[in-house]
Amino acid sequence: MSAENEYKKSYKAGEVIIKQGDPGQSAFIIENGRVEILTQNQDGEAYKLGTRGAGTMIGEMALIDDAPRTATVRAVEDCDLLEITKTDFSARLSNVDPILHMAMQVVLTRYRDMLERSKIVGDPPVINTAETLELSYAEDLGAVEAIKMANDFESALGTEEVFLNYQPMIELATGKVKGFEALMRWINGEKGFISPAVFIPIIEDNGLIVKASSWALEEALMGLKRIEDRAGYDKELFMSVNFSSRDFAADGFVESVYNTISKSDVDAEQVHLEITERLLMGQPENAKETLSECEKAGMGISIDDFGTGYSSLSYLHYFPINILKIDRSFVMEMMTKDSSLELVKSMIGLGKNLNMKIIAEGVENIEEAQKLRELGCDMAQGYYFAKPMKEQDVIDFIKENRKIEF
Ligand code: G
Ligand code: G
Ligand code: MN
Repeated sequence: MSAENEYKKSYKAGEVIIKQGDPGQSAFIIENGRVEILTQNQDGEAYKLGTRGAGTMIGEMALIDDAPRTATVRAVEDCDLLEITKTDFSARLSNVDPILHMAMQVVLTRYRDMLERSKIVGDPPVINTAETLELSYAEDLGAVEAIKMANDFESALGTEEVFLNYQPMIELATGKVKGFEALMRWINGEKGFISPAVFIPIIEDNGLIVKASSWALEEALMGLKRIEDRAGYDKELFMSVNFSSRDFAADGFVESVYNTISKSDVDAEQVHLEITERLLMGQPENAKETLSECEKAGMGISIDDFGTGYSSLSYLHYFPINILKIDRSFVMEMMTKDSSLELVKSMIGLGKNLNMKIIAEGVENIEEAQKLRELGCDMAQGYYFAKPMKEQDVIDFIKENRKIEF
């Protein structure tokens, strides 16, 4: 067996992948190749139960219990497998709707029971039901794609394939650049540009996001330092970094953020944590504690996509929040739809009353920019001012645009 990285395992034809009676710690998805499944009954007689090929799963029982392997699996061709460890699976399961969680366990447990019974009754054993279940796995190509993508992302993180772009945020009253949002970009060797809207949910599911966010924070703070140095600023600009619920749930999140800030040459006041309402609703107590510590240290706390979360407004004073980012969908419609304009006005008013700063997202033209300034919105971000840009372009941009007239 050889392992290219954490998930990918290769076996030569003839090698045993899973041995009956051994403890099971992980399941595998067959990416390439074919395996045979062999079992011994209580009298020690061996039967071949069948073979499985690409796109199917083997050893899945290990994901639900600690029972020994019920069969031996051997490669009949050279095989490439993707491993799903019990830890990885539990982490995914803990994020899943509780009813799905329960259904998953019921189905897998009944499947095990059926396998047990068929072994005793049949001679040779009959496991038609089990084969049928395997087929439904084989059809789930989405899951295979997602694991491959997570796998590719893990190899890409730390190489030049994954980098940050920065989008400026402009103070509307003065036209000055005040800070940036760091946005992760992935250009894959084979597939080219992969949108964060595609890969972020996948790495959130399997937990890689924690590593990615921690990389992004460190990189963004070093980036901010270089941008300020080269454009002639001294601890005046902020950097807003996106975090997801998995980051907040991870052990040592606050310590890790502190450490990264203290290693960097930027002040905590220059760092904004950008999170969504959904994150707050999902883990209110944990988030409150985490955010309070970050806020005490001087960081800004920014609510992304504000207005889209369908949550009660009472959370705004429960959590220590300094900034509301009005979602792009409202800004987009505010010049043509009265109700959107009213909503934007209300959000600005609400933010002011609660002593928060307001940033409008997705400002694409001068009319929107002028209107938002007139309404007292503090800052704006959007294609009208600047798209997300590479570090060097950001430096050139702010050198040339000390003040943007509009
Ligand atoms: O840059 P773009 O609009 O394509 O980003 C799409 C989504 O991906 C946005 O909602 C954005 O918040 C999210 N995103 C981009 N970079 C990061 C990141 O570093 N961490 C997290 N958690 N989300 C990000
Ligand atoms: O969800 P979040 O706010 O983090 O998403 C930010 C994303 O919105 C960025 O990835 C960026 O590419 C995109 N974006 C920024 N400004 C504009 C804009 O003016 N118009 C559109 N359509 N998208 C924008
Ligand atoms: Mn954001």
